[in-house]
Amino acid sequence: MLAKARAIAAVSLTLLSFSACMKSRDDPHAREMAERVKSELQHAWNNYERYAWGHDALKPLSKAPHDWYGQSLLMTPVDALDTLILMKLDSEAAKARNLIVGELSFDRDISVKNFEITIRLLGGLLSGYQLTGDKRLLDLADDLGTRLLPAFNSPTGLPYVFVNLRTGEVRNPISNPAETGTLLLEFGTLSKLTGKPIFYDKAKRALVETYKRRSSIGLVGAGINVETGAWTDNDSNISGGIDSYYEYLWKCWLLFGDKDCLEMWNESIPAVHQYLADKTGDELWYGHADMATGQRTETTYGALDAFFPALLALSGDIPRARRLQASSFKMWNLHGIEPEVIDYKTMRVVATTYHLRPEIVESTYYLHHYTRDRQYRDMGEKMFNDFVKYCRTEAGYAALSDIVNKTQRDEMESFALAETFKYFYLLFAPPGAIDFDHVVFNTEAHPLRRTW
Ligand code: DMJ
Repeated sequence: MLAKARAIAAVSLTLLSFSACMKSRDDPHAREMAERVKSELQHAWNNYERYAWGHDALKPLSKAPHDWYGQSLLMTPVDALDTLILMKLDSEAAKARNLIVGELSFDRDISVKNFEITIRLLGGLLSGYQLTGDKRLLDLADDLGTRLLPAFNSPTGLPYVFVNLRTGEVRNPISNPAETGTLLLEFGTLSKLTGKPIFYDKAKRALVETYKRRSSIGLVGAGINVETGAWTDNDSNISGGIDSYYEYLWKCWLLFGDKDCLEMWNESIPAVHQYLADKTGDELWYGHADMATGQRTETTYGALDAFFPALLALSGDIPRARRLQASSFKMWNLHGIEPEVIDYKTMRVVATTYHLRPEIVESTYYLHHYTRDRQYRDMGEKMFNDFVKYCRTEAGYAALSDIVNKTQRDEMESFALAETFKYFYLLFAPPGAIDFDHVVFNTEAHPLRRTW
């Protein structure tokens, strides 16, 4: 089904690929770039090993460990494992795997964010299992999934934001579509691999319940109460808090061949183009609008929105993907590295941080994959050079608190290793580095494969 779904999307892409003016092939320069990316990932990983081994994350400026919930859930090793494997860093990958199977336990009295734990840990364990065949990783995923299930025990079936891993106690009923709707790839894969339908059913219901509450013009909002099902924030956008809800509508069709997901995607995406897209001159952007009226509320776009060209490309819409990617790259070049949020009407920076985010790189990789247009590798090279120039530190990679004056902050999120380095690497790596047409990346860049 995955191959068939891809084939449908590929029909329109084939013609477009042929028309790309400059084709890139596997070339020596690209190989060199792939090696550079790999060695920079090693720099980040080695410093995690040196200063934060066994903890969730490394604080790259203070060279100290950080744990999200006061005790470690091995966020960085689990998130990084498949990146190490894909880059063929075999001894690092083996060491990470040994740490995970030897030390990771979810029997902990801590309240965790269902969404983050699902996309990073459940996704990482499942892809790690599929890449290594190590059943202990699947057992960990099964245990984690089981402990997360109480999150779905709300009157609507929409998950609470937090769930206690030991007691199952839930809290924080105000959620958003990204958090209620970005669970099915991971829970669904867990179902298929363990033969336990409950995981698929709970996550699918959460996705459907989110979709069912779309407005009469087809948009969703930015805040929802999981107990009443009422919207608490009418702002509609493709940014953080909503973004990956759309991503999973399409990807759950791709991975599971679930026709309900295709239908929900087909019903949803026209409204995104109609009300959120904004054409300014030749440029295409996606802003914010009121979910009930479609009225424009904000002309902001940012690092998180920059995932959308990847999704457009994956779903067959290369022309829009190209145009939006050009806008994202313009945003990157405003100050030589990506701002968190800008106002695209004035090109003023609204939020000055850079969290080492992957989305713009992900989109560059997808566009290069589908078009083989060399401009995307050139774009990626420019971004990688800037990324190294401003974010590399003696002990890893640091986010920026101010992209204008390039002040670093003491943060290296695990997604930098799971996603940012991985997508940079895949952009330059020879075609065999991953079997793109037979995997679906979860929103944390963990490749999931349909084996059922
Ligand atoms: C990641 O955890 C995921 O990509 C998520 O979908 C959005 N935010 C971060 C990266 O920016």
